[in-house]
Amino acid sequence: MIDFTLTDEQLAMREMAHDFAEKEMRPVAWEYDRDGTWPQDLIDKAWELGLMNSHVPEEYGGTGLSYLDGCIIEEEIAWGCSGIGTTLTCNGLAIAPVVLGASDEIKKEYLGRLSEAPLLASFCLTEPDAGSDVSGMKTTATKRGDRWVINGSKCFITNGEYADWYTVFAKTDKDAGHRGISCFVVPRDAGVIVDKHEDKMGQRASNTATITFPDVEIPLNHLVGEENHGFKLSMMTLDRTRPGVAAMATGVARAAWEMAMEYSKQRVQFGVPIAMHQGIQFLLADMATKVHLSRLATYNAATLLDQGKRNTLESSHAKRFAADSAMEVATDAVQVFGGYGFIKEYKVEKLMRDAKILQLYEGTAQIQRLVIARETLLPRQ
Ligand code: COS
Repeated sequence: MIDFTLTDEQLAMREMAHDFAEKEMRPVAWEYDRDGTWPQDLIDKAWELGLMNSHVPEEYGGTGLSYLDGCIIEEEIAWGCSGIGTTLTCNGLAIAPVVLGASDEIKKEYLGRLSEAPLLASFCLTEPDAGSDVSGMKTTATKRGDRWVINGSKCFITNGEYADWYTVFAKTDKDAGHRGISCFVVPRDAGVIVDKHEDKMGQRASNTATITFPDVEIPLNHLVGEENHGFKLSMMTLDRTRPGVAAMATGVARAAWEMAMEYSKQRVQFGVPIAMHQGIQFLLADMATKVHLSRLATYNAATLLDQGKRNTLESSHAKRFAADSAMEVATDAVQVFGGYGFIKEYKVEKLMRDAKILQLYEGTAQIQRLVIARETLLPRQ
């Protein structure tokens, strides 16, 4: 049986994350979004407070929090600003394959770096011609003497411009489809090139870049897991991180719903606050349900992981429902504001722009449905 009663430690952690979101993130969120400001100040503070790298095990200097703990933090952080939130939480994506498959030596070195200083790591899977279709990637890793040599380009890489190291997926057997992909840890100083900084619609305080690996050489022991087993490692990573995206989506939806509620109590039309009109009440009620169910689906997917169970289906349920709900709730929040919702001064429009990427990154809404269909039509034995 799953019980979502939070422990005293979890309640204290949620309060601390909320406090950070309210006092440190919100005061700068709209300005950083407008200017696309890199939030180094907030990275430093969040790292200091232990709000980053929640899944680095304690033996490698991390906080070793549970997946549920991580989601509790992520909802609050995204409530503050999901752009800055993506910056703060994205180490989780790069860390996961390392925790799952790297040697003790590599874990000590690279997870250790994140524990010792407020550094970032990036997860490099997507390529210009290989987004949803992971096995279509063209980046290669070839063994040359005592080195792996990596060649290729990865796009839409979160924190790419600032990362200290990269988890890179590359073809080690070009003719073997998904069974010819391997995973590597690549330090930035191995010759990585940052090619392109993207100018985005939303989550503008997060960094998104194209990263190129031109004949980048790394030692043989930088292979993560077994050679040609990288595809499964990438899928297992996404099973672990999609609940975090669902938690962020819950935070964005909650922020939009709260803004809409507050405004509906102030704005008077036809002689009464618009919150008194049933048309608005029904919008607010649907928002409340979506926030509530998004959180439950998120907690469920994370708790299964904490119990050591496979959560592929529940992870996709949570990511799909929470991301679609965040987009719907943010759009409806703008609707509650009427014409003012379309004006930047009223701030709610940022949430609508920010929500969109939640339906795209870490697997589109359609990929989540594909996973859900496969897992339910042809359940694994
Ligand atoms: N955990 C462990 N193994 C998994 C797995 C999971 N969650 N999902 C798939 N696998 C395994 C399968 O069992 C299969 O194993 P075998 O080689 O033993 O047969 C193998 O991986 C291939 O699986 P499948 O046939 O389902 O692969 P597809 O090429 O059809 O791809 C999708 C499946 C589309 C679901 C996958 O490519 C995907 O998630 N794409 C989206 C990628 C994404 O999220 N990108 C965002 C980048 S990060 S910002």
